[in-house]
Order: sequence, then C-alpha cells, then structure tokens
Amino acid sequence: MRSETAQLIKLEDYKETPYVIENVSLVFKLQPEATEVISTLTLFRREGTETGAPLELDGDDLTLVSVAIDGAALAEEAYEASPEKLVVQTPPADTFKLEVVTRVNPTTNTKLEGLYLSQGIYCTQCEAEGFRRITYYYDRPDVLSVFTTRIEADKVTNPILLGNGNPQDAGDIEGTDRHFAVWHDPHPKPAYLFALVAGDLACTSEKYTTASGKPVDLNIYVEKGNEDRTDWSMDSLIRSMRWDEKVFGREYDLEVFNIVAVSAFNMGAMENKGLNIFNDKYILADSDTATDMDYEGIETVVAHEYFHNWTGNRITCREWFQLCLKEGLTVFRDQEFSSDERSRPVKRIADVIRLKSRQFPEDQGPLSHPVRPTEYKEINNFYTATVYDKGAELVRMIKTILGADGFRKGMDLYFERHDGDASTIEDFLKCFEDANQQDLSHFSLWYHQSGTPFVKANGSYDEAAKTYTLDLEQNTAATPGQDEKKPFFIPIRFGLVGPNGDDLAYTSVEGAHVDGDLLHLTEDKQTVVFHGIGSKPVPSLLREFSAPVKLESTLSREDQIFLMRHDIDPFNRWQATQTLMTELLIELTNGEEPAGKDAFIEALGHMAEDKNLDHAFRGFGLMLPSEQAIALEIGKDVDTDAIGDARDAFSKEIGKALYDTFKRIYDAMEMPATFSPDALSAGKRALKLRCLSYLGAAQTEESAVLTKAHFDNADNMTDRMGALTVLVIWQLAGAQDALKAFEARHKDTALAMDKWLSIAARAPSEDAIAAIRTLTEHPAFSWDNPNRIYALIGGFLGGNTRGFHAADGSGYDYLAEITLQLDKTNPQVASRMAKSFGTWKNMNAERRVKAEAALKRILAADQQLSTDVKEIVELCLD
Ligand code: 0A1
Ligand code: ZN
Repeated sequence: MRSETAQLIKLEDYKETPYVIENVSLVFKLQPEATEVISTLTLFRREGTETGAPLELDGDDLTLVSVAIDGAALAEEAYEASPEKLVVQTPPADTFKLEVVTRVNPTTNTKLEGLYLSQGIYCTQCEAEGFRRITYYYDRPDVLSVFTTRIEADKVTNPILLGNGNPQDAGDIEGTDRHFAVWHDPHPKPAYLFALVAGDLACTSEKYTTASGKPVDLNIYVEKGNEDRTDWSMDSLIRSMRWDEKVFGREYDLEVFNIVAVSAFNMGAMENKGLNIFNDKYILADSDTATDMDYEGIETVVAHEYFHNWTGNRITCREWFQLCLKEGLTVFRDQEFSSDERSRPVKRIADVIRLKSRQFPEDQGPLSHPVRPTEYKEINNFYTATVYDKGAELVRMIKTILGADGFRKGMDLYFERHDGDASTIEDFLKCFEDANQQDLSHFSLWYHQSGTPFVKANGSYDEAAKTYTLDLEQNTAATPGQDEKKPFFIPIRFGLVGPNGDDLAYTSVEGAHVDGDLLHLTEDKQTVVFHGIGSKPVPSLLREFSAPVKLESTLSREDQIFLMRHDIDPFNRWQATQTLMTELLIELTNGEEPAGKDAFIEALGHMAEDKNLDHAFRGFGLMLPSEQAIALEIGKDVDTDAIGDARDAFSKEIGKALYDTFKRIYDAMEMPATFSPDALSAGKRALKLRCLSYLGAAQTEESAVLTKAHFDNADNMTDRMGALTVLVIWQLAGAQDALKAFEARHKDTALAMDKWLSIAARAPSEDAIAAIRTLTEHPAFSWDNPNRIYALIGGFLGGNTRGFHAADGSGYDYLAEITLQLDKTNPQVASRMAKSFGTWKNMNAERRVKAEAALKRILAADQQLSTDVKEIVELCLD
C-alpha cells in the first residue's frame, strides 16, 4: 500500500525470484470501465528454490476474478489475494501454468500508470511498476519472458489494435461488433516494456530497410486530424535508425516499429518493445504550432526511445537501482546523435545548460543522490536529472578517458556479452576494462558518490624557468547519507592559451597523468608543472565540459575576456562569457558596482557580431544566466527579489549599451523565404530573438513597436512565441493584445496553448498567485492533463522566480496546496511539482521559515499521502 507502510527498498537486498516465467499469454477484453485481463503464465521452479515454495506476485489496485493452475480453479485456502499481492501458497509442480483473471477500470485510472484511457484511446504505461496495475506478475526488470498478447475491442471505436512485437493474427469476433488482434514479441522482455494501444487513430507510414537488408514497416499513430503533423518525427526516426547502424553497429530487430502519440502522459515517452508510446508533445509538429526547440526536442526524444531498443530493451537492468545503465547511456547516445546531425559545440552548450540548471541544483540540495542510488521508497521519484543527465556525463567521461576507439570497443563488447541480459553498472564498466585492459575502479566512484565536485585551479608562470604551474584542488561537500567524500577521477581537457590565441605546446609535464590535452585529476590536491612554456599562458580548463564539476577559477576578468574572444574551444568561449556574467550579476545583486563591466559589455558586442561564429552559438553567448542559476551560485541566504532586480537592470543596461549593435544584427539577418526547422535557420531565429529580447529590455518606444511587429508578422511559432515572451516579460505596449491574438489563433490546439499558459505564468505581477489561480480557470487549462499542469504550474515554479519564492511565502503555500490536490489523482505529477521545494534551504531566513512550514503542512494534511510525495517532502525536510 501507499505511504504509511512504504518501505525502504535497498540494493543490498536484491535476490532472484524463486520461480521463472517462461511465457506470458495475455488476453485483454477491453471495456472502458471493466476490462478483463486473462493472464496465462508458464512458470518453473528455479534451481535452488525449495519444492513448493510460495509464489508471490505483485499487484496494485487489482480486482481478482479467478485463479487456476493447470486448468483447475484453486481452492480458496490455496491462495491469498489482495489488491497488492497474489500468493499461491504451495504450487503443485516444478512446471505449471497459472491462469489469473483480473478486472481493471481504465476510465478511472487518473494516475496514468497501467491501462488507461486518453481521449478515448486505450494505452498503457508500465515503467516502472505499472504492469502490476494490469495483472499479478513478477513486476521487476530481471524477469524476462516471451509475451503474446490478444486484444479484443469494439470495432467502431477501436479499429486500431496494437501490441508489442510482430502482428500474428487479426479478425472479427463472430456474432459481436468486436474484433481482435494477436501480437507476438519473440524477444524476452521484462514487464515494464509491455504495451498495448487500442483506438480510432490516424496513421502515417514509411518503409525502412536495415543495413543488412531487412524490411521494417514504420508507423506513427496519432489522434485523427493530427496526421499532417508527423513528418518531422518520422524523419527523425529514420535518421536515428541509420545513425545507430553506422555509429554503434545496431540494427532494428522486428518487422514493424510502431509509435503512438497520446495527449495524457506523465513523462516524455516510453520505449516499449516495438510499440513506443509518446506524449504527443514529442511527436506533433508543424511550423505554426511548434518552436525550433520543439523540433529539436522531438528529434531527441524519438531518437532516445529508438536507441533504447538496444540500450534498455535488448540489454535491460537487473533492478531499478541500475536505471542509469539504460538511461544515462541512452541520453549519451541521443546527445551524440543530435551533435552529429547539428552543430556539436552548440549541442554541447545546450546540454551543459540543461545539466547545470536541472542536475546541479538537485546534487547540491536535499534531493541529492548517486547516479546509481542504493535505496529508495518510490522508484518513480528517481527518474531524475542525476540518473539521466549526470548518468550521460559519466558515459561521456568514459569515452574521453578511453578515446573514441576504446569506447567503441567497450560498447561492442557490452552488446556482445550482455545481449538478452538484465545487467548492472559493474557489468557495463567491466566491458570497457576488458576491451581496453584498463582499470576503471577509481572512475567508478562517480556512480556511487553523490554531489557536485568543486574544482579550484590556480596557475602561475615562471618566466625564467619557462614553467607553468597549476595548483589543482577538488572538494565535494557532504550530501545526504554521505558525509565523507573521496577524491574523484576527473578528466580535465585543457589548453594553455598563448598571447596570440594559439595553444602553447609543453615539452614535459610532472605532477599528474597528462596525455596531450587531457589531464587526470585524481587526488584532493595536485600540483602540475608544465615545462617549455615560452610565454605566459591563460589556462583554458575543462574544455568541452570534460567532467560534471564546478570549476572555480582564479582568472582575472581580463583573462576571462581574453578566453571569451580567443579560446579555440568554442565551449570555453561560451563558458568564459557565462562565468563573467555570473560574477557581475552576483556583485550587482549585492549592490556593488562591478569592475570590468563596461569591458565585458563591449566584448559581448564583439561576440554578437562575430561572423566566424555560429548564429546559434552567438545566441547562447548572449544569454544571461537564469535567476535560479544565480541563486545556486550564491548558494545561501538567497534573496530572489534582489537577484531579479539585478538581472533585469543588467539586461536593460546591456540592451541600452548595445542597442545599435543588436538592431543592426536584427535588421541584417537574412531569413529563408519559407520556414525550415534546420539548425542553421533555427540558429538565425534564435540570435535574432536574443537581440530582440535585449532591445525589448531597453524598453524604448521603438523596441516595443518592433517587438509587436515581430509578433504580428511571424509566420512560425518560434518567432511568435519569442516575441510574445519579450512583450510580456518586459511589459511592452501591445503585450495584452498579443496575448489575446495568440489565444484566438491557437485556442483549439492544446500544445500551442501550453506555450501561452507558460508565458502567462511568467508574467510579472503584484499578486502572482491570484494570476495563476485565474489562469487555472482558463478553458485551455485542465488539472487532468500533465502537459497542461507542466505548462502552467511548471512554468510558474520554474520560470517565475519572484512569484514562486515571494518573501511572503505565498508561492510556497500555493505549491503545498496543489501538491496535496494533485496527489489525490496523479501522485507522479504531484511529486514532480513538489520537487520545486528542493532549493528551499538556499533561501534567506525569511523564506526558509515559510517554505519549511509549507512542507510540514503537506505532511500534516488530513489525507493519505502517496509514497511519491511523502518521500520527496521528507527528503526536503531532512
Ligand atoms: N523510460 C522512459 C521514461 C519513462 C519513465 C517512467 C515513466 O513512467 C513512470 C514513463 C516514461 C524514457 O527514458 O524515455
Ligand atoms: Zn530513456
């Protein structure tokens, strides 16, 4: 059951199941309120299990109809059934067939786990523990079985019936208005990869031939009326399939690959074998409703789910503690795919922005956990930025340390050795060790030790000796459950930049393992001496962001500006800009007048106009750190109003100082005649909009007119949404008209209205909570659909820092209120919202008092809390 009795699950308690499930045959008699599920399991006793040992299967909220073994109904005393468990006391033989009939109600399933209805479409979500909401089963990833699924449903309302694997049979059910389809998946899989879909869906199809010549039917199913919005996702799928063949040597392994887009979905998408189910946000796109970021997101998520076919499905996880085995690796693979399809440095910058804005706060607060945790109460709470994004960074570091060839050898061995297995991180690392004869035991600490390491670097040049000495130090603050930290193995890519911008060569080095441009920092403190350095260099450290650490450099502002202009590593040019912006913004927040501000603004102008740089890169370069990023950097006693004021004032100052520059770039930008989502066009739009946002920040009459005209003339969603955001955030003339015009144009397109809701949620307001309450009454909003909640409530929590962290505590009170409200219908969504409390300890005393009280109010509420919410709130209060 939930909360009160929720127990701590521990990695050390892992044990194999006493029985093995060889085959699963499922029959679904779909009915909106009473679906019958007939499950026939072929089981045998595992070697080592005592004869007659009880068989205990998982359930969640199940109604048992009947239970039989080898065709004979079980006597009442032979089993025990509750909604959460089915126990057969003494199974009669070593091999037997268990037939269980359960009844479930898809209509009332608001948790969106198990079998549910989304806009009249039956669909399932079984990861992590949703299968037990369908039938009693060993609902854990190390139980792999061959599934055959028969789906029966009404012909008119559900003409399309889909399951995992290949289609085997289909037809009418005589004498009824129902029909059936049978799907067979030859690849043994855990239950979390099970899926079915039934509904009246439109479909777009393509034919694909794998590298070895096998034909595959590709289908994307969507709600009727959306079929002309699937071109981009289909294109992304085909490119992903080719890429995985070319880069990892992995081919698809079934006759069909089906994707279904549904509107009610808790997460982004799900990699069910042969039948991916997607949140429609990550499938549907056309230029009128999707932004360039949406196009990129679709490309990434389609690729991610497809790549799971090998990293996740063919090789799965032994238990959920190994989640990063499939997720970190698959995120790494989708990042590499996008880097190859687009600009690698720009993609790297985007990924690091994401890591620093989502994972760093998590790892520096009460919700910090290792990439491979060792305990949890609710696994759904561990689909985190740490598991996914830091997990991907760890795989990237393995590649950095071993080199591209060594990495590929390790991956090849992993696929060869573990295909068909439920594996562990230890198995994964062993493949890289064995393929490269290298010891990765020190490196493996990254999987077990949580927290963001802080690396300090201090350099000095000895002109007479021609040496450059780098003092390096690493330190990781204590995190929950881990007081003492050991030093990490940190690969630091670097360059010693000479006066003309070229990297200086060294003749020899001592104090650390250094190979070319890669230095291994392995101890708490290391002094590294480079010999043969002809002139005083500026060190460029952590190029390409070679490790997920926070680098504290002692470089002067002049040196940072030098790197911003001259570093050959584009990532570090961007990083130097960010470091400077952050330093200046913190001083401005503290009411100081920062030294070097004008020189920085001038350098920013140069970067904006540097034609040698990618448009998208320049767009990113101009972006100020978010208010949350500044808050995290300040770290304690944060006053979000002061940060907001400083950031607004600095935006305005930059906007005014570089007004002509931004206007010139804006006016001169040549755009293609028709919309295309390609990276170059998207980069141009991003840079143009970044310039517009600074012009808007300057709040001149001209810039208001320009922004409104940009909005009115937009022929695509990127420009329309970008201009609307500038109008609303800077409260420019025309903002209200633009909001109304947007609404009138998109009122019938939910995904487009989500953008409207999130912009409205960010609007500056005297009474932000009243504004949000009003927006919850808007017809575009619904408490029943996660996307609407993520847009409005998520937009407020993540995008309206002043409102959420209001000093009077109103934002915290509101979050407590909606956490409790959402917990009654959808605990996963409730706990995702509640995670916004994760930074409360960094706030100033006034805010901390209010946040703590709000958190305690959740625990004390007169309602049964889900394990999901309870665990998050308790961790926050710990
Ligand atoms: N495995 C999916 C994400 C996912 C996880 C959990 C879900 O429900 C609790 C749904 C989807 C992925 O990584 O894409
Ligand atoms: Zn995934």
